[in-house]
Amino acid sequence: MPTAADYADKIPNNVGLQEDLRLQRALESWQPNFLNWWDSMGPALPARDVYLRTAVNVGREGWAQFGHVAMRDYRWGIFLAERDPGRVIGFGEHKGEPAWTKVPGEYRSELRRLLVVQGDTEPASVEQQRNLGATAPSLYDLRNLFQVNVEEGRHLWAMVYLLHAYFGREGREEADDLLRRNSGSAESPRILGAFNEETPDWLSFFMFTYFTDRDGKYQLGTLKESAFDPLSRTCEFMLKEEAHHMMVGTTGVDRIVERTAALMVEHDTDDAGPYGAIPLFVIQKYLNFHYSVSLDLFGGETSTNVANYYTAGLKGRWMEDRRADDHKLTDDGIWVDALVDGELAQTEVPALTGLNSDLRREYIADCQGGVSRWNKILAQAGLPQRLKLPHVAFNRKVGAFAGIEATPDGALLPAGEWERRQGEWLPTDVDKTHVRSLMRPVRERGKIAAWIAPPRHGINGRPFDFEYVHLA
Ligand code: BYC
Ligand code: FE
Ligand code: FE
Repeated sequence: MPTAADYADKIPNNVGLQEDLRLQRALESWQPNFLNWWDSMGPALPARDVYLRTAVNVGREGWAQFGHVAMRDYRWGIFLAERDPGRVIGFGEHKGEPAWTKVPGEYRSELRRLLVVQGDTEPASVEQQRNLGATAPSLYDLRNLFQVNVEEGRHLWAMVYLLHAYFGREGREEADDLLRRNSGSAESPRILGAFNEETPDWLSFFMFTYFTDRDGKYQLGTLKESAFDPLSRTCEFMLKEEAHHMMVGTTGVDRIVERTAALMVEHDTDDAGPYGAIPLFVIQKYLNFHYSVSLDLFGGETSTNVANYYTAGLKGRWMEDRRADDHKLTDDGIWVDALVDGELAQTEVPALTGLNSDLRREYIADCQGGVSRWNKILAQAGLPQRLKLPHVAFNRKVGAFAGIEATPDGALLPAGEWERRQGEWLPTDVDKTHVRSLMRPVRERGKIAAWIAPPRHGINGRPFDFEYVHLA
């Protein structure tokens, strides 16, 4: 099997596509549909070319190539991490057996479902971010937006490859449907809640890449453990790209907090809004929103789906091989968040049904890292204010707290009071209008909008004032 992509191919790949003509033809007939979708639902701002990283290989060094390319000519390739022929299944009832190179018939529909849910999020995020190019605060940020967009497009390709290669006609139909559903559509919305929300401004974009792409990191981490080896290898490679999406979110919020803090100090005020920044309390509300909808992406605190996925070997735990237990969990328990006698509390359940909570716990700890980092920026500016993650029961639509309302501090609220007070904690129309009023594009090299600080580093060793994008 060749490991380096052949760039003469229509579809760059390291999966030996040229040796499987049927599959190659199937994917080549999906490709124009993808490009139509990209033209109508992808980035709306015309750019001549963009300084992009393109995945060209899977090796430790030099897996990516940087250069100015027209986005439509981006080579969305299919790359799986190197195969380990000795790999064995690490958990569940098949633990210790050789990893699967094909899909066992008994798990076909569950595995297909997981691929479809994963695949659905990728183009959804591109759709959500479609109009952001029009208001980018700098060419550097514009480039990062487009980089994230093309890579989410590649992640769609990754799932479509698996659907085409391993799931026959049904897989091909699912691949078509991935382009048919659209974010926010009334008739055929995207599958998961967060992917039907709007991303209308750059604060939302950075919160999305911080909190929602981070769900992607954790979900991909569990699928990387999968007994289905092609899925495992795909996810391993996707995670490399995902690191950049995390960086965009983390440093994007850093830079907004930095700018807001500077203006708060300069004008000795709690509200930097009148001075052209995003007020800290608005940043907190956006954080509350994106964090709570991202918690919903973990499914219920208890779930028989996830127990079945684990037992079957389809979906493991975060860092499965670092867990010091039997990796079967049939006799174990776990404490999960729950509503007990109408109170926010915890309850013990079988470890297998609590696996969504296990993953969510890892995710929350990681999210806390960003908040600490942003608070350090506030502290360094000499400000007493702090950001914080809201309680897990706040603003939930999925799981144990879907039926109740709670404040960010975790106090239960009667429905009427929630209706009256939610604007204290979630972005109101006034907040959103203010944020949007700041979103005016800055397209001169080396210049940046007034509501955000410049980045500390450019991309691939280039300076901030590099010409990252040539507009059409
Ligand atoms: N919205 O048993 P339950 C990414 C459904 S992000 C709507 O509690 P389960 C990315 C659920 O499907 C990573 N529906 O949950 C980020 C189920 O429906 P069915 C995406 C929801 O199944 C940024 C029912 O409710 N990847 O890559 O244990 C940019 C009962 O659910 C929601 C994955 O998610 C929701 N929020 O867990 C680009 C990995 N939550 O089956 C990309 C694959 C639950 O009864 N997916 N439901 O019809 C999974 O592993 C699981 O499906 C879930 C749900 C974790 C999503
Ligand atoms: Fe992705
Ligand atoms: Fe991502």
